[in-house]
Amino acid sequence: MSQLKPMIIVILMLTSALTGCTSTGNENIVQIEINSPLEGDWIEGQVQISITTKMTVSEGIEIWINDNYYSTEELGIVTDFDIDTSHFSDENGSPVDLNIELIYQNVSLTEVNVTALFPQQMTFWSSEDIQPEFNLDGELLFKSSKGLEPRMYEIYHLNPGVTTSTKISTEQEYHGYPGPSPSGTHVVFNSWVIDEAGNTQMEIFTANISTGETYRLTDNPSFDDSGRWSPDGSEIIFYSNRDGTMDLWKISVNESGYPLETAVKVLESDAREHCGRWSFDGHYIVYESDKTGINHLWMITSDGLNETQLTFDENQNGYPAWHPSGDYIVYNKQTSTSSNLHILSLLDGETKRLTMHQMGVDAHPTWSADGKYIAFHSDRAGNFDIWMMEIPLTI
Ligand SMILES: [Ca+2]
Ligand SMILES: [Ca+2]
Ligand SMILES: [Ca+2]
Repeated sequence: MSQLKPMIIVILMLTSALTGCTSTGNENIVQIEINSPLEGDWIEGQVQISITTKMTVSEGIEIWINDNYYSTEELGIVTDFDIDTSHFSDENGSPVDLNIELIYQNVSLTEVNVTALFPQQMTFWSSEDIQPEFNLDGELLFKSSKGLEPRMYEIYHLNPGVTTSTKISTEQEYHGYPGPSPSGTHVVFNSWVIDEAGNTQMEIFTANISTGETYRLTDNPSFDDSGRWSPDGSEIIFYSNRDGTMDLWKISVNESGYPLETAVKVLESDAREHCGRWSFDGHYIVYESDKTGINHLWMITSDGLNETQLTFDENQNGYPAWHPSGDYIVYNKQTSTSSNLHILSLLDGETKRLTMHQMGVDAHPTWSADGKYIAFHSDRAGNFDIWMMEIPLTI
């Protein structure tokens, strides 16, 4: 676990060379700080290097990255510049450590050490391809509107080593939030049905990925959504407003996803709870709640006790997913201008920013069982697709 080190502040006594004046003994004291990124940060894409300087004139400062000349930027009047980290990607898209150094007349002013990440686009259809979820074998399930009416989706299986995704057929037309069973043989999802009165209602289903045989787990007029299988395979958690407010519920199933008992409420709360996600060991459930008035991440033990708030900032935080160790949670933070992924450490409460795309919406992350990859959906390439990035094993 890397710690944010104190910002490097370099105070350099610059002689007359900087101002063009002859030296009178009143040397200019130039102070330069790199405000962002910070030492130890992860960065990706086009990254703005934000500088604070007390220079009063614009001067050419050389940018060196990993001891190679990168560019010369006019600093002083303009204090920020951009670097394109894609120049440093290897063919595998593995993380690369970057030392970014500012040099003036062969003198190092300041430097920062960061790790560049390289998200890889995994789907290229013009359809909406969203809501990826890893199975334990490092393959992804997601939903796609490919070839369908707007707001209709089918489930696809994506093996990152294979370029084409294969469709998983079920007995339902609409599919939401596909999630694999621990064995990988079945999928849980939510789907609309039409009741006897002609009203549509959202229900939880499971299906056999090979045969398409489908079971219905819920049957009521309320909204039942976003099911996830417990790691031991015995239960499926979902959220439902059947009892007034959105709450976390769970239902026992057999190994084929067939419901064994009626659903029970996991947590009693007047707030809006949803997106319950089991830790890999099954001992904890992370979820979203607007209990404080803002959508934040919360956690309980799997028995529904020990309710704990995890995020406290002014932004909407959602779509949590566990690291296999249970020590970290990746989630998306929605600000007024962006939606990017962040990692929360449950060890010390620190957060680390994972994606930095200014325009695109990055959301719905999922962590591979080996801890090495995070997949998410993003519209950064023009429409929503599945993206995947390798991350350092040391967070
Ligand atoms: Ca329902
Ligand atoms: Ca509630
Ligand atoms: Ca797409």
